[in-house]
Amino acid sequence: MNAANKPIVCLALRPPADVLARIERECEARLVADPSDRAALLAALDAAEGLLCSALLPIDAEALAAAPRLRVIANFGVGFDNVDLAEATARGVAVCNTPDVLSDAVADLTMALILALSRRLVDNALFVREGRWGGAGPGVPLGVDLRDKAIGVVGLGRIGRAVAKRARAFGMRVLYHDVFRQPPEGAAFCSYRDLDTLLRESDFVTLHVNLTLGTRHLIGARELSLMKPSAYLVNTARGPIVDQAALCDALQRGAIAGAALDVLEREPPAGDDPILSAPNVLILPHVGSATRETRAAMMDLAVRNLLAVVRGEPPLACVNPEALDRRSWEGEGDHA
Ligand code: 8YV
Repeated sequence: MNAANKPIVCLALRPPADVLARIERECEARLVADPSDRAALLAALDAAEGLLCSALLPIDAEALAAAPRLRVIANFGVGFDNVDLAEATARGVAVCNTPDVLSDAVADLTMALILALSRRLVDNALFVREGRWGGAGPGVPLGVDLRDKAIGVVGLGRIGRAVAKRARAFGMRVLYHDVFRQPPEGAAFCSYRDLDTLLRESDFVTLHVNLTLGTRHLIGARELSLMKPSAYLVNTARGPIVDQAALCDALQRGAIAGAALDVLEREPPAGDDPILSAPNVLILPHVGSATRETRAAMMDLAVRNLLAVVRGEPPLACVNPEALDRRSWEGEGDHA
């Protein structure tokens, strides 16, 4: 609390003016101009009860130790691999995210990438830029149909299901792999496969799992070697789910037909990162949720999560609700 008896919140991203005004009605906002400036971030966390930040900003044990009064991390994004969840939970810090509101946008982008790969949009655009014109003439880069092709959805959560529905509408056969073998409600048209079988059978493999210790490098050299030489890999989830060095090698050797990546192991990539010059790869700068409507809905949900916990109310979306319980065990029940 500050002198005006308002809780202090740290804003590690700049909300639009109307949203900032909404926050400032209840809180004193400390804006971190450059969240990659670690010292500035840690200093701003010192008295903060809440933190609003990108789902890509690392909030590790050191950052949590620098924030002794923190009660909520309100991620702007559905991912939460940026936070040391065990440490946050142990400290009674609620980790909140923005599920659902971005599922359609990410699924749309995933289909856009699948279509771009299947119809060779980049090659064809280049063809025109080179002053050529195809028509029925020779040399035009031919694509492949989606109808009757198999799409392997790895992770049939909210986004995976949204992709599956779209793929079905394109006439694709939908296979999936998940920790749950039973397809969730509304996804009975999806057929379960173990991961190796999914990789062997799919014409398009698309990744929609959270990044955890268990999913880091889930797709490595061995998994890529199981894919058909005609198959494509699409990643709109998190870069480290794919062993990028192994992917570069597979692309160089033509072991798979191509890949489309909205996320990389290191973001932004170093200028000399081999993935940038690998053949048959289409790379976007992490724009799965980047539409005006979706980003506005994400901001609204993230701020509602932030303000709820700071007020002592339950947040709308929290990935470690036990952290909220923990605060009440510790005699801070007046917040809950
Ligand atoms: C955002 C994301 O672009 O939701 C996520 O987890 O990765 C994206 O929607 C990212 O959080 C940037 O803030």
